[in-house]
Amino acid sequence: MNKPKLPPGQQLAAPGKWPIVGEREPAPRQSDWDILVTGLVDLPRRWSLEELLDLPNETHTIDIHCVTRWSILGANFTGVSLARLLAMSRPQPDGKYVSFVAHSTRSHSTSLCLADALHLGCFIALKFEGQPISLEHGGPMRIVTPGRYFYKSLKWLSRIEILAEDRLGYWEGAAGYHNRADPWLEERFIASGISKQEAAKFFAGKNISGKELLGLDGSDRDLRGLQARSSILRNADFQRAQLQGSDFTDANLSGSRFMRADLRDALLVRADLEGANLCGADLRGADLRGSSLFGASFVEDSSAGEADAVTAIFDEKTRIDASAIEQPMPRQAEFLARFLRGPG
Ligand SMILES: Nc1nc2c(c(=O)[nH]1)N[C@H]1C(S)=C(S)[C@@H](COP(=O)(O)O)O[C@H]1N2
Ligand SMILES: [Mo]
Repeated sequence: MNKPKLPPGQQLAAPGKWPIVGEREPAPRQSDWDILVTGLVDLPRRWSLEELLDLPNETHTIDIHCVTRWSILGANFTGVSLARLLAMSRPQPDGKYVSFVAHSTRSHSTSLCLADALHLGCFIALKFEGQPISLEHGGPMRIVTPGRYFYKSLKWLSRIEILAEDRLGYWEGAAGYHNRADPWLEERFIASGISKQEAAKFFAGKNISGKELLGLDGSDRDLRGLQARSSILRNADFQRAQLQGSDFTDANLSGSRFMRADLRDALLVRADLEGANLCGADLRGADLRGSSLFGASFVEDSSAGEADAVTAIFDEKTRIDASAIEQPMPRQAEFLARFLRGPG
């Protein structure tokens, strides 16, 4: 059987559109670009951009799958394979992990099990569709890791470090993103460390403002009037929850699930709703102004056809910025546009 082209929960980006995710520019630099291969290797060495361009470069056609749910199929990247570079630095037998570090103000990094990185055909990309990679997309040199969510594809590569123990990357550590990141297994986030009982305690006072509770499970609960301002609730589960009049102003709700939740009159002002699922959510009277809606879903992808699709419910009091419809994937944007144009 042929594999479907899109992993579960992914949608195609609009044709010709390549969103920018995470950092938008490298740290300022005076000298020319180069990378350092270091750590548990016999022969650490530096490679200038020119030297990398002089090595055998190969073109790979890969599918980009961002954890915020957009995908681009068949992108052509050209560059030098990690295997080739490492062969010239001779990794030591106890080197089991590879950490990629970026030339960026937060020293952004990501890591892979070395065997996986080689097996997947990880490479240092220098060109996209035959042209130098633009700066905002990680040029002049970025990592591309085929077969993993795109957060394993580091922009502005500056160091390749071979390690005996894993060193969690930026998104994996700070945001609870899954450390393996296989899109076909939907390894988006690590499992929550918060049990149902613990969750009940957090919800008892109806106030979780400012708290960081990754993967919190609030499904099927009566949470009317919940105060959750500026809370960090990535990957939370609020399916079918009663959240009427709740306040999620400035909250981070990326990847959270609100399917069939009652969000009437809820405040989602400036909330981060990237990759959130709001299919079937009741958003009558809800305020979503200033929220980030990249990869957010309001209408289910259904094979049954448009009429039966489960959709978010809006009314004339629902507030969504007109500019926000640029953000979700085409099918979602169309649905939002229909609402924003009003009944007609
Ligand atoms: N240095 C750096 N690399 C990074 C990131 C980042 O914030 N900084 N974000 C990652 C994430 S989450 C994604 S989806 C891709 C986005 O690449 P793009 O902006 O070229 O689409 O870069 C990855 N590499
Ligand atoms: Mo991402």
